[in-house]
Amino acid sequence: MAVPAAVAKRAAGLRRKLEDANHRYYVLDDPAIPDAEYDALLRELEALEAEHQALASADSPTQRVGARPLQEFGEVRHALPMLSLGNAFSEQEVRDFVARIVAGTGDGDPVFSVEPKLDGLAISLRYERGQFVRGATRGDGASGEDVTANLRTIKAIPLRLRGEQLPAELEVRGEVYMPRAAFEKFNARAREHGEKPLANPRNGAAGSLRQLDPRITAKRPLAFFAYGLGAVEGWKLPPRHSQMLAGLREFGFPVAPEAGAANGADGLLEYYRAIGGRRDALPYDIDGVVYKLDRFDQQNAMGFVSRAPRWALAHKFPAQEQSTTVEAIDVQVGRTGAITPVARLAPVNVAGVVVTNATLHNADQIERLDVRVGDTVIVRRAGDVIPEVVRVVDDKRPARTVRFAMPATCPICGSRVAREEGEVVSRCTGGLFCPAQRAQALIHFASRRAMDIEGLGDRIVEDLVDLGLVRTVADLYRLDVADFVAMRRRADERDGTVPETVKAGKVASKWAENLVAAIDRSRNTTLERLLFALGIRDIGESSAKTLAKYFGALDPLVAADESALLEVPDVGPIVAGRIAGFFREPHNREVIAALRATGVHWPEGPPQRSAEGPLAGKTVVLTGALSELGRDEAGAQLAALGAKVAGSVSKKTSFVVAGEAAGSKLDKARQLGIEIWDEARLLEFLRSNLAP
Ligand code: 9MJ
Repeated sequence: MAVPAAVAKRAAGLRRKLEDANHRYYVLDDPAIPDAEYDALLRELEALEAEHQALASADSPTQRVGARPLQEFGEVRHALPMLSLGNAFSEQEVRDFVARIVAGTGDGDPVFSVEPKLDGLAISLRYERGQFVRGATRGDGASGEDVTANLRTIKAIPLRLRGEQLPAELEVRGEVYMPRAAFEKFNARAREHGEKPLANPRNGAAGSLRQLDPRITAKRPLAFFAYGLGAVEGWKLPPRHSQMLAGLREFGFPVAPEAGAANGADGLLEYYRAIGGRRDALPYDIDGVVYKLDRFDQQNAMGFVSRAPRWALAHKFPAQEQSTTVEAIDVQVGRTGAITPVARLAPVNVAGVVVTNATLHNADQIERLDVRVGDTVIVRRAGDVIPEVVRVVDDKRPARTVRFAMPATCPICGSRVAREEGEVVSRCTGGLFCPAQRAQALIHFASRRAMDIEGLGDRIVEDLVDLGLVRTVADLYRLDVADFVAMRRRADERDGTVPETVKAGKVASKWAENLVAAIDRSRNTTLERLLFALGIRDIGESSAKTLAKYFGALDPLVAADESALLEVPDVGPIVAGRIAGFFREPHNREVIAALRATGVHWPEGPPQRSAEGPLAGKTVVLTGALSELGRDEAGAQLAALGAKVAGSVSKKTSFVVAGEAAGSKLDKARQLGIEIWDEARLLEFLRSNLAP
């Protein structure tokens, strides 16, 4: 069936726009259009292609989303074999390499292309008259697996070459890899969903490319860098490797931005050290650098030994994974109460850093890895992430080991450890009572929008907790000037610092007097400030305000059960559970009683349950992403102004706040002719109606 000319033109335009967007994003690192716009263009093209079968084309961006699964991969013979690289681990080996080249070429100071050595999967991409037709893994170098359908899903790989004069035949070699951030994100998600995380980015790349179902590959965040050539027909090669890389970039391939040129063994070693120093900061894993003689005529003069070129060398970094043994498994309590199991290890040097601890993340991960004390494990460190245990070496497990179980009580304060439904993190429920959470809780308590204790900064709070002067927020109100002066002296002793004033024989206490006065002033507060200051999870300023109004006084709130809390505007089941759980905890009740006993007070009044405020009687629906506030906070603030925040749009809706990428609710609001606010208008309204 013929395709109308206008449709064909639109489809071609969409393809060009989408491929341009890919190129800007993956090759030039200069994104041109927002993700939402990209998705909209892609959906439009998909719709056109579905309607007009004749538009189908293997190099359409729609084909990147993944074709049907294969039974098995076909075999591809590489027209030119894919090379392997000789390895060097020492400076001397690099000097010997340069000496061989000087001798072999007669050039006393040959120039090298220097490149990071990506730790991914080597592949070959075949283009015929500019179209991507086949891609294969390296395999044994002579033939590999046909992974064309999977490679099509990688947006960094052009489906069609850019430019006017395209070669009849072009084979490009390079590395498929998984960027580190994408790897971390992928694993965090996998752990959250109780799925198996990837061992490392390299396995992530290799495993993803070996999927028989390209739809799975399409969901993996893979990228590509080009670094070499195979068979070429109809392209006049420039005389140097570095120029060839520039040419590949013009055809639309990403080339590692760290690639450069250097000469002499000292130049190569300088590059090695420079890249090594930046290794942890690079967005991808590398396992070394590669040196390649830049002039092709000199490469030819050097030739090969077996399948490795004598004109190139991989200079490897120390491994990022090492094996060691687990001496103990402890749990750490973070400042927010999160409980993290940690493996204590026999010290092992991993890529230049001695590692003695590695995170086991959470209970699910421990379960999956089944790490036990006495096990030999593989630990990995990469970038600035905390070293982690990747897996257990099963056949090295000693006899009579026991499975690790997460403790039921907090190792620091003895409070119950709880894991909320649908959450992977276990938390200490001790809150203010738990020393691990104390400093954090006190800093929040004293902050400007909470109790507003001027001058009580992080350092002072940490010292107070450290020196055992303060255990709960109520203890703050028992401190006097002498306590602060003593604290300063003990902190100075501990840190080995001697303040001028002490040396001069006098004690400066003005600051302590000011602090005590600020603490005293904060005794006179409001219920909403107090509720916010207590640091109940998910109770921000707006929720605290709503609760204070709704209950009017503290005691009825402390006594409220979940069902009573659910009646409060904008309190859902999760928040209701958190509030009730907080006040059920005896420690928290004790702290509140102690605060009252030390003279902290606030006005109380009758409950105000009928909504009032500028939005009283209005029903508001929030949809799409709100970048400034987030939907929950926006909802709480609207509720504080008297609005009822609803989940779906109906004729009763007063107005809809539509954020980024709003969907069906916005459509419905438009259909019903309901007033629509954007985020800017909402912010303006909140700013002018909420007290600062
Ligand atoms: C990697 N893995 O980054 C080569 N490689 O050249 C670079 N690998 C290579 N070059 C010839 N940058 C064979 C392999």
